[in-house]
Amino acid sequence: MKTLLVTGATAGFGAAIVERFVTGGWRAIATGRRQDRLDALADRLGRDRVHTACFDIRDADAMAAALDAVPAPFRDLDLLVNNAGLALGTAPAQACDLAQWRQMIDTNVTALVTITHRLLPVLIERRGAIVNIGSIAGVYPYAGGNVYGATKAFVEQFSLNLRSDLHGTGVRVSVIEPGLAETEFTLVRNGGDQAASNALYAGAQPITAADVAESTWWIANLPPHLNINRLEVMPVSQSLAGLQIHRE
Ligand code: NDP
Ligand code: 8X3
Repeated sequence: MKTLLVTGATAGFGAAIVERFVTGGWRAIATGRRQDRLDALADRLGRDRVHTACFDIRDADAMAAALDAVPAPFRDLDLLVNNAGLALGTAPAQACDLAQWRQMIDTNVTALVTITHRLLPVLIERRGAIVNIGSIAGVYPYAGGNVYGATKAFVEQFSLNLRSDLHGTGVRVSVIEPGLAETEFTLVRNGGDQAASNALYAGAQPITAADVAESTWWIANLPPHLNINRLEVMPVSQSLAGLQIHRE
């Protein structure tokens, strides 16, 4: 039986990815800050198949302690899904709160590289795989994307650079870059404003968490000689629009 670790498994993509892989025959380590959500997932899918590890991914010591405590059957990791992340705010840079910028960098960048660094030895030993969750925000700039988009650009380039460094090891590295997807993402981004979240997704038929889980499953289960470098996915309702011009 194969094993994956999914960061940010208490909601959205992460919870759906754990469910997709466990129902597909894998065992999972599910992480996040909300123990009640992790417990609900593990109780539903089976404690023998889901190990929960509750920690703030920005806390490197807590992360290390939680990973050291992973029980034997879950230690042989075949896949790391770096999913935990967030956007905070949509204001222009000049009106942003520096603490929110730092939280995005600490979570989306620093924590992601820290857990990757920690788990690379076992992933190399097992010729495993890494799937990082980037975003179209890391590829296409938009007003209010500022630091969030920059963190996701980091995720893309880190993924591609990891591939270069892992050349010859058999370890596969992919970055999935979703567009508009309905999860708790917008609720978090807007400080808990459910109406704003509902308004963004209304009538748009956005990507679902299950869609991202299915893409992750597909990438992970391709024949071992194939590597998906980048997978950019948007809902049909979303497309690219042009540049802006300010006139005096
Ligand atoms: P959700 O808000 O639904 O889920 C985010 C997950 O990240 C939660 O499980 C949350 O767990 C976890 N997380 C956030 N901060 C921390 C932290 N400090 N420590 C541990 N876990 C943390 O959003 P999504 O499922 O949409 O987001 C998942 C990923 O997908 C993110 O990286 C996001 O940037 C990216 N993405 C989302 C898109 C979208 O439109 N929804 C599109 C493109 C990319 P908890 O709060 O319990 O700690
Ligand atoms: C989330 C997608 O376009 O809201 O990463 O930034 S977007």
